[in-house]
Amino acid sequence: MTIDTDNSHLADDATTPTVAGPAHPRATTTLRPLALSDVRLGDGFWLERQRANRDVSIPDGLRQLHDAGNLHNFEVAAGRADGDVIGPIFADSDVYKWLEAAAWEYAREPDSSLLDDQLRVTELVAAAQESDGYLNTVVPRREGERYGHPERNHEHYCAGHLIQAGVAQKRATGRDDLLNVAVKVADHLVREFGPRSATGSAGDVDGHPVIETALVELYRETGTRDYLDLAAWFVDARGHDSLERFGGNSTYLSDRVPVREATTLEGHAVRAVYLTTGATDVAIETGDDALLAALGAQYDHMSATKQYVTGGLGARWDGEAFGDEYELPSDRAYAETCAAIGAVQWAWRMLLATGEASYGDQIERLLFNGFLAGVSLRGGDYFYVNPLQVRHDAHADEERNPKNGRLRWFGCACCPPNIMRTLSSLGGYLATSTGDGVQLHQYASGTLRATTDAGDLELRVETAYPWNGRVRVTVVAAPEAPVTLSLRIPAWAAGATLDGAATQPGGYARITRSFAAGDALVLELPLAPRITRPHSRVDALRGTVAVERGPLVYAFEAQDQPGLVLDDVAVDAASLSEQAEASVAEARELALPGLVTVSLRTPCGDALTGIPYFAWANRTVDDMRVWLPEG
Ligand code: FUB
Ligand code: ZN
Repeated sequence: MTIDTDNSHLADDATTPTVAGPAHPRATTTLRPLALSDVRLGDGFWLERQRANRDVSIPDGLRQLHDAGNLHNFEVAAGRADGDVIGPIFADSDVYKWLEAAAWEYAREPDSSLLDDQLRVTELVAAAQESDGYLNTVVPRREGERYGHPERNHEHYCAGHLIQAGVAQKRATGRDDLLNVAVKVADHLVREFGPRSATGSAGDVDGHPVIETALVELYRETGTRDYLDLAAWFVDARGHDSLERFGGNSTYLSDRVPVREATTLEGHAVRAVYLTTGATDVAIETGDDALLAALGAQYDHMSATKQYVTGGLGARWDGEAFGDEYELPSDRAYAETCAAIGAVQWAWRMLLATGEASYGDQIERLLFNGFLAGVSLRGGDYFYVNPLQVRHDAHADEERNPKNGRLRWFGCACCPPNIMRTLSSLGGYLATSTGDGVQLHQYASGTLRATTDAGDLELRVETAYPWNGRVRVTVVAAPEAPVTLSLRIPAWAAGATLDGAATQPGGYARITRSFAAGDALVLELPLAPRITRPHSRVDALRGTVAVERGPLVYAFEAQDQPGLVLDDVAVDAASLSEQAEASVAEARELALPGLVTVSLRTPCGDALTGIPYFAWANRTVDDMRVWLPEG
C-alpha cells in the first residue's frame, strides 16, 4: 500500500476557503466536526471507493438522470420542452442528491467539468422555479394542485433535498446559484407552513421527512432563524395522526407518536431515520436536552432490537419498514441502502451532540457493511435492498430483488445518488475536535487539521485498515501546549493497545501531552476473525453464527464453496481462521488490494470461504449467506 504523505492539498489558510461539511452546527456541541477541507483521505480503502464514485458513479448518474427523464421534467417545468413529466412523484429529489454529490466531490478535488455540469443543472433547476419560490416539476403537472396530498406527494421532501444541495454547493464552490433557489423555496415554506404561516396550511407535515434536517442546515448556513423555527415546528407537529385525514397511515409515515414521546422507530425506515436525524439537529440548535435524550433512547432501542448485524435497517419489504423487535429475517431483509445512509447521518449528529463512542461504532458498522454493499466495487451499480441471504432457488420477482444483481439505476432511484453524496462527503465523518484536542472516530489513511484552543494540530494517519489493524498517527504540526488525542476503540476491539498500553474497548483511548512534529502514536486493533451469535429472540437466526473481522461482516457466496450447497451447510464455529492472501481463485478476482478472506469448516472438514459482505455479488450473483447454522 502506498501512503499519501503529501499535505499540500490541505486547505491553505491564505488562499483556500474553509469548506464546512454536510452537518455543521452553529450551537456548541460536545464535539465539533472538522471542515471537509481539513480532511484529506490518502491512498487506501476509502479513497478507492471515492475514486470509483468520482470516475464512474457521478458521471454515470448524470447520464441516468437524463435518460430516466428527471432532467426532462425540469425542461418541461422551465417551458423549454413539451410533454408529460416522467417518473416517480419525487423524481426531482434524485437530481438534487446528484447535485449535492457533485458539490462535495468538487470540494474533494476541484475540476472544471464537475463544476460546469453542476452549474448547467443548477441553471435548469432555477429556471423551473415558480415566482413565489415553489419548485416541483411533477406534482402540479400530475396532480393539478400543490400540497393536496402531503402524505404521498413528497413536496417537502424534494424541497429538503434541494436545500441540502444548495447548502453543499455554497460550501463547496462558494457559489450562491443553487443556494438562492433554496432560500426562495425555504422562504415560501415559511410563508405556507408552521408558526409564521399566513395561508392556513399550518397543520400539514410532509409524508417523507428530510425537510427538517435541511432547514436546520440552511439556518446554519444563512443564520435565518425562521428556518430553524420551521424545522422545530415540523418535528413537533409530527406524531399527531395529521396525515390520516389525507388517507395516510400514521405508523408508516412516522406520524403516530410524537418524536419526543417515541421509544422506538417504526414504519418506513428511511422516513423514520431522516426524521430522527432532523430532530437531532433541532435538539442541537435549540439546546433541547429532553428531545436529545429521547432520541438517544430511540437509537439504543433501534440498534438493540431492529438492526441487522450489517447495520441494515428495515426488516420488511411491506412498506419498506421496520419490523417488530427482533423481527430480522435474513432472506427477506429489506435493509434499504438509504436507511443505512440515514442512520449514518443520525449517528453522526448524535456523536457530535454527546461524544459517545457507540455512535462512532455505529457509523463504522453501517459504512463498511450495510451502506457499502449498496454499490459495486467498480462504482455505478447499486443495490436498493440488502438481504443477508439469497437462497439457491431465489427468484427475482421485481426490480429491487438482489437476485438481479446490482443495477445501474432504478425506477425509484433514491439510493444511487444518496450513495454518491455520502461517499463524496465521507471525509466529514472521520474526526472531530474540541477545545483541548482531536478525536479520531474512523480509521483511514490521510491527513487532517483541527483547531484547538492551544492552536492548530495537523495529523497524518497511515493504515491499511480494515485489512490490518495497525493505525499510525503522526503529528505534522502541533501547538506547544498540551493537547489530547482521542482514538475510538471499537467495542469489538478487546485487546487493543495504544503505544503498547492496554485500552478499554467501547470508548476512547486518550493521550494528553505536548506533541512535536514527527511524534507518532501507534494504535493496534486486533482483527482476528470472531464468531458472532444472534440474540436468542431472533427466531430466524436461532442456532446460526456469523463471522466478523474488525469492522467487517463476512458473507459466504456459493461460488467460493465448490461442491457444497450453501443452503444445506452447517459449520464448526471453532474452526474459524483467516487468510491474509485471498486463497480462493475467485475471491482474488474481486481486485481488492489487501483483501482478507475467512475460513470455516463443516463438521465433515470441508472448508468454506467467506468474503466481506460489502463485496458480495461483484462477480456473479450467487447464493449467499451471512448467518450459517452451527453443526
Ligand atoms: O419515498 C422516497 C424514497 O423512495 C424513500 O426514501 C425510499 O425508501 C423509496 O421509497
Ligand atoms: Zn433508497
